[in-house]
Amino acid sequence: MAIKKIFDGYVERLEILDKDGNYKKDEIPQLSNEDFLKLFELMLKMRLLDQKALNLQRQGRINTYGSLKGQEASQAGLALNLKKSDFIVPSFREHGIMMAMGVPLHLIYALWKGDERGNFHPEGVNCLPPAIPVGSQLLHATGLGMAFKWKNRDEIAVGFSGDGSSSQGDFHEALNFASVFGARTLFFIQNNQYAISVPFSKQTKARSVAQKSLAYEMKSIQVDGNDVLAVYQASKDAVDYIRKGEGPFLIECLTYRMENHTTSDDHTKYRNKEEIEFWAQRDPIDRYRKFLHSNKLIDEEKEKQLVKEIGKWIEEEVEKFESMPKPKATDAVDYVYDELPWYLKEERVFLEEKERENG
Ligand SMILES: Cc1ncc(C[n+]2csc(CCOP(=O)(O)OP(=O)(O)O)c2C)c(N)n1
Repeated sequence: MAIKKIFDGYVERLEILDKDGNYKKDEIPQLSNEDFLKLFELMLKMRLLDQKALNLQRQGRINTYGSLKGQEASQAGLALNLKKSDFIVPSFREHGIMMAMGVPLHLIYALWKGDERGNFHPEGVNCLPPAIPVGSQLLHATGLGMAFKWKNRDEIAVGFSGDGSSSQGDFHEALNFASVFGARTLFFIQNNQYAISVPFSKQTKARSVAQKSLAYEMKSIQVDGNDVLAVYQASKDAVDYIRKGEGPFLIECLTYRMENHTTSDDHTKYRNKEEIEFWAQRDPIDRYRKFLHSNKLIDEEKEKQLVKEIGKWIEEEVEKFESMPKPKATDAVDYVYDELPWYLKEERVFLEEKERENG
């Protein structure tokens, strides 16, 4: 069985592909060849858009950036199970799923340049602005899921966070409310094992994030977050459960942040070479590529072609991002409140004057 009971049997863990891409045939999800490839394409897009963002930051073309490298399988495996009408409530490392749900890449880059217009998504793209206060977004996902339940809607809300958020009060309040009110909410926690430099073992005594839902009588599973097929299967089961109206669900993707926390961090100060190498051996894209090769679903030539097409798309999006008209200085205060408090009204007047002076 792909599902194991761990930690004295109180948490379930799902694994399908091992680190070398080996598997048991009857454990592979029933997907069309097109969908098997779609997962790969999504992961490659995430890896390449991420690399481009790191380069843009180094060239001073965006201000800062939080890499998602290593977490592609987690975000792609979920993406295939969501409908366009579902809502995603991201934190700051979710650009992969944001892109998969239709947020244009040039807006994602704009946001990392500190441009508020990066949050102006096209009509029909149901993505809330990424939350920077750790854990706060999970409460919004609970609220949306409660509304969907009360309005008898088919949609679900997905709240994203890292392991660090599970040590915040917001996380527990969000889970408690969601469970009490049967919210149509999926809590999708990517445990990348670090909250900046603080390892999971130093921020909680718990052995998993999945077990934290049990206190709220909420179903959960831990999944190998570097195995896209396992994440796909766990997400499918969780999404079906929530859509049927059975209540909220928590998925913990156990994964690894392969890069710095953001471009202002140096992870070699707190992680050793052995650990980094251990996780490099478990790269989610390499592992899935082995599976695709052994099933003759892709070859080197096809992958080269795909990388070329993705590269072209990224360059076009960078071009769109860099040809956006200059943002207004007043954007800095205009989107925080419906009605500006007096001190921001004063600041707004000042910003308008400066803008006039500078032309
Ligand atoms: C409420 C709050 N406290 C502290 C911070 C500073 N901070 C930014 S990211 C981060 C760590 C988050 O770790 P985790 O939830 O595991 O997400 P990850 O960055 O690993 O994806 C912290 C402490 C913040 N943004 N918000």
